[in-house]
Amino acid sequence: MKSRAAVAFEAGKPLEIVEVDLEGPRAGEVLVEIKATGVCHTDEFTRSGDDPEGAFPAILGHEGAGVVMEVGAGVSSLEVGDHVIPLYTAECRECEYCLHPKTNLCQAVRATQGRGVMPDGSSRFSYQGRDILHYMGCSTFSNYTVLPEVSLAKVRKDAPFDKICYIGCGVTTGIGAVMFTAKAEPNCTAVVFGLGGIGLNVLQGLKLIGAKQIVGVDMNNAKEAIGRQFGMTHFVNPKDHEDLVGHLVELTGGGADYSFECIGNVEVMRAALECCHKGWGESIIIGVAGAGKEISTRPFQLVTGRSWRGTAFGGARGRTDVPRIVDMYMDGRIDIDSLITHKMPLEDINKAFDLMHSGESIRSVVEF
Ligand code: NAD
Ligand code: AHE
Ligand code: ZN
Repeated sequence: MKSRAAVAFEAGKPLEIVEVDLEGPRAGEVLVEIKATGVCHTDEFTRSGDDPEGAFPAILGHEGAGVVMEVGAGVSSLEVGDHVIPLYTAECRECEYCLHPKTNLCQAVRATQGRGVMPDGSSRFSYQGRDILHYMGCSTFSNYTVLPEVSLAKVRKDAPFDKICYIGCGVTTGIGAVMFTAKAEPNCTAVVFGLGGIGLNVLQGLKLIGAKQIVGVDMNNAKEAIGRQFGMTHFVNPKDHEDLVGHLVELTGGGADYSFECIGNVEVMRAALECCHKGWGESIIIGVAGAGKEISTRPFQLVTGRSWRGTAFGGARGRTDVPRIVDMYMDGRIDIDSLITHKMPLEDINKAFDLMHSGESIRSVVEF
């Protein structure tokens, strides 16, 4: 079949809207019509050429929602007409990782996913006879896409696609980092670095669990108002403080119980660790940094009880947790609508990257 898609033919170039060829689902696979997709900073990270795993030509996009159109042989958990959210972190419920209580990093399809192909080693997409790679196992910048059954969360049918697509990455990553990775307690103190599409969801996760102090740090003063709307109690612009870490330690009364880096800047990651409380403070790295970037600190920071952790997809087990987060949205417990600042048709998808760079958007959503 044919599908309209935004293709990244080369790193650093705008996406091109073309009609690609898409093969139907093979055994264990599912064909999905994507109704809406968010544009995440990670799509830009890969498009720009910074991603060491990036391979081209590819169809990017990993924050979608849609409807099952066809199922391959052996698919038992989904049927035609089901509403689904694609998962870049699969949940097979069988691998060593899924069976381990401390991780959500299912490895069932991770190796082939990282090479841009389906689990049998081939791509379902092509253009003018040449293979086009999948991306993060999702490729939601295509109107139709094929995914492994284990990479799809089935969700309720009354939830709007143009909002719940954001649960496919940003919402779950932010809220999950608080609830599943940090397991932050009520009355804790926290510092959130970067108040973009991820950081604002960390704020609302902290508010949800009852944090007593939520400090937001961003270089853009325009983020203060939306930060406060999402639960931030104090705003800090790093440009106003020569000793940012010292200021944050003082503001939090000795250091934060938790900090979250939601930018992808290795210098900020160091500050995020060092503003944590001696003895118990935990810093969670969410941002992804480009090839060649490394984090550093004095070992003393860790020896004296601070710890550094990372999170992918907020530690969520997608098939289990994503339908619950959709329920939280439908019950009015989390706000997604205020974060979707721009909507556009697929033809205008490159504008979403411009809006991200200018700092004008929180989330842009493409509707098919
Ligand atoms: P974004 O561009 O929407 O937000 C980044 C924010 O950081 C902006 O508000 C910007 O003003 C601010 N900022 C930039 N440099 C700063 C600095 N030095 N000090 C303070 N503030 C600064 O990005 P996003 O969509 O929220 O994504 C954030 C990061 O999280 C990216 O690296 C993205 O790739 C990553 N990410 C990771 C996961 C995961 O599973 N670990 C999931 C989604 C996104
Ligand atoms: N390909 C990059 C790694 C990028 C990365 O860490 N991705 C996150 C999700 S970001 C979503 O917006 C992730 O899930 N990581 C775990 C994994 O298995 O990739 C690189 O640096 O090579
Ligand atoms: Zn993302």
